[in-house]
Amino acid sequence: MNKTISLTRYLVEKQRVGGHIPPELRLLIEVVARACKRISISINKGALGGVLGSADTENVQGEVQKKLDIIANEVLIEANEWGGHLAAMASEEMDGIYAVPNRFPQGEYLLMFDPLDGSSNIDVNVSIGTIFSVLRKQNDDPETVEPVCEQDFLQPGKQQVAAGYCVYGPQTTLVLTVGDGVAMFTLDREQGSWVLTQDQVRIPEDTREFAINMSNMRHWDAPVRRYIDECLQGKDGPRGKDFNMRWIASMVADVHRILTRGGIFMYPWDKREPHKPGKLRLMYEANPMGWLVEQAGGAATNGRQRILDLHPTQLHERVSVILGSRNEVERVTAYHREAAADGTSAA
Ligand code: P6P
Repeated sequence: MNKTISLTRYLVEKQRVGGHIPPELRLLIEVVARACKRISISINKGALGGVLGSADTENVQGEVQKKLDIIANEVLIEANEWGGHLAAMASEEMDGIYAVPNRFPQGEYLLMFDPLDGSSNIDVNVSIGTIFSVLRKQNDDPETVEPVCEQDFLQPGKQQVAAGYCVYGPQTTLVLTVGDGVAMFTLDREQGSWVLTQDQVRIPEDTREFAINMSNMRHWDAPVRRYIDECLQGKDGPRGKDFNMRWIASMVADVHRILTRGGIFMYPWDKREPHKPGKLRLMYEANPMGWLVEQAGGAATNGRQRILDLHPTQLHERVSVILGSRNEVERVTAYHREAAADGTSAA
């Protein structure tokens, strides 16, 4: 019988060997994983479950919410609020933070999530995902009984204690880091359990594959144009090799491909809404994905700085994202710095 390692065993060993995670954090991750299992069941029903289509409401981002956005958000709230490991939660789908109700014990952790990222793909049966990030409440001084507030969440991504995503695709796969590498767990639907299928994931430092929404090309800043133009020139151009392009319009699916075979993902600042630093959200998209990518040997910047070093000022703030194979991310970041130095950057 082949030895399979469950998520529970993986987490117990991370707790026992090297003390990477305390028991409460192990519990929190297992609860999130169980919630993702429930979300996958709703998604897999599709039209049969009456869960497709719009909910005819808007989220804090002003985006139309899909029924499954709301279902996934509710599943995560209900699964996590009573366990005693959390002080509060924050979600792309909620304006403010969700403090754990007083009827439940309060914990020291803060959980942030995009409950269903890529939801424009729901109705066309393309992979989507749940992204989550865990921070520790900083001023956890038992003497101060300050109620948890949004300010507690505003920590740089390098403070994360756990991060991951669940991609709902041909397989349902949970990808996780607690700061000791990246592991992938595939859902065994017959057993209802998460089984370790890849550990110590490594992203190749070089790639021939870029992911960006090319329809925005005319709006890009100079360094992004320069990088993509060079890729498009192929083996006769300055890069000396041909490139391929992928854009699934589901960050979880694009990042999963990059963790699996390398690549560079870019959602940069552009001239369409120059006052916004980018489209993607720092706290529950760029930070968790950035940590996963770094833990797998890749890099993640906003074009100028390491994403995990950025100090957030708002819960839902956006950021320019360039992540993936280290040598490519470093090249694009160098182009941004050169453009800033020679005045050709419009950002
Ligand atoms: P566009 C999904 O809405 C999302 O937030 C990411 O998952 C994805 O990478 C991006 O937006 C797609 O944006 O402008 O190409 O539709």
